[in-house]
Amino acid sequence: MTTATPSRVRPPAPSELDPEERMTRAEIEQLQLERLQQTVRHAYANVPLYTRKFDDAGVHPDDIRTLADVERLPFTTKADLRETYPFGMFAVPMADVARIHASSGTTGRPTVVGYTKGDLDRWGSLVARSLRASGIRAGMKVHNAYGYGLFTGGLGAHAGIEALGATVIPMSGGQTARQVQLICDFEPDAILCTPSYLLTIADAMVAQGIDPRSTSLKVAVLGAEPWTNEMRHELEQRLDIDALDIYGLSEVMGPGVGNECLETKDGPHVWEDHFLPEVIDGETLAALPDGDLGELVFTSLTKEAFPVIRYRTRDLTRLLPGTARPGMRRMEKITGRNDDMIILRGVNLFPTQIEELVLGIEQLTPHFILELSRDGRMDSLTVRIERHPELSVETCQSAAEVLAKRIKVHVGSTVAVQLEEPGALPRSEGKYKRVYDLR
Ligand code: DLL
Repeated sequence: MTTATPSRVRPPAPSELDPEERMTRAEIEQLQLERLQQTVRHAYANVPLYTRKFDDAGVHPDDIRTLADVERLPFTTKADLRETYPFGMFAVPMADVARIHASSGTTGRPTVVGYTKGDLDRWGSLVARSLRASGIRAGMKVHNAYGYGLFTGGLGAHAGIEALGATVIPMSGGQTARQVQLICDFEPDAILCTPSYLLTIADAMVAQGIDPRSTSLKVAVLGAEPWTNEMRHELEQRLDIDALDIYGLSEVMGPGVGNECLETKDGPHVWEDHFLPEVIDGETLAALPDGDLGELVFTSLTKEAFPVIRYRTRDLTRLLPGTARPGMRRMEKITGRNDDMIILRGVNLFPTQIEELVLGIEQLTPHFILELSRDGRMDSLTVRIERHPELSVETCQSAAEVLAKRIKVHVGSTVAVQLEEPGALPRSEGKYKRVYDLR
């Protein structure tokens, strides 16, 4: 989708792209097959869990003769990572592991991943490719507000900014007032953070009397949580920037598994020279054709320390043909995760569907949370949304009623919409917690 905001940055010229970004589909697939065969051999030989799972499934690395043969391999899930916690899925000796990251997860043990020096170099160059696709280039200043530490966002983005030859401002998340001050003082060209945190930062600018459209920022590379094209539009208008989508997950690498291209802004291109994506039916586990909506699955093609074979991400999307990079497929902007889906009296609903509708009503603010509760034996959903500080309560109340009606029409659920005072709801400092289950 294109937006009304004229770009303040330019896409890379063909000569600035990596050679792989210019490959044809056939060349990419040939490269993928060679790398898939190597990865499968490496995982089978060095990770006992893969040896056992392949043997149980009656498949051997020599059976992988075409890309379609990937479907013969068993899936890997978060449960496999938990079972082998902390380092059981590392495929190289610990002495060759240069860095460890972990994702906290919502329950139980964290997921631990490792990188060799070579993995870190490839990760840096893929984030650099992602930032370049977003319109960032050497010589620009980049404010990195992804959290540093075990989360892959901060250090992953950091390495990419350096690999691109841009100037990194390693701010990390939180301390919002300070973020605003440093944006004003250091005049970065670009900001990297979650979309919900950029909203928090824009509000903090307004609170300090700064017009968010007046800063030096030209582009934002946003990810780590689902967000809609309506949110893109909101952020682009409020901050006078281009907002691009960066996708990734720790188990597969971290940020930079895919990224949108500035020219098209039509969902992240998957960097298919390093990752083989599939979409499957989450129930039957059958592979789905491109274009069908389902669960995204990845096989890494170049990872040494932590190869993943058919890792089930739980993210829901569809694979589409490449546009700005015709050799690589795109994924549609993620609707949500299997685990975020709310089942309300038999109707499936994603927080992004509500986000889309909220942002379609001008008199509403983008600050809302979803609360699930139980009235007797019935589940109910309340959208708690902050009223617009500059509009009358009556105007906001009627906008809230419009929202309830639109949710009924578009999603099929009856929900309550409750207006809150400006500033009453928690603000994001990273990945935003949108849903509160009080049942
Ligand atoms: O969130 C890696 C990352 C950092 C990506 C910074 C982009 C920017 P995890 O903490 O392991 O890793 O969480 C991965 O976050 O499975 C998705 O559900 C969600 N996610 C990540 N990027 C996007 C995106 C990082 N662009 C999980 N759109 C993934 C929607 C996203 N969801």
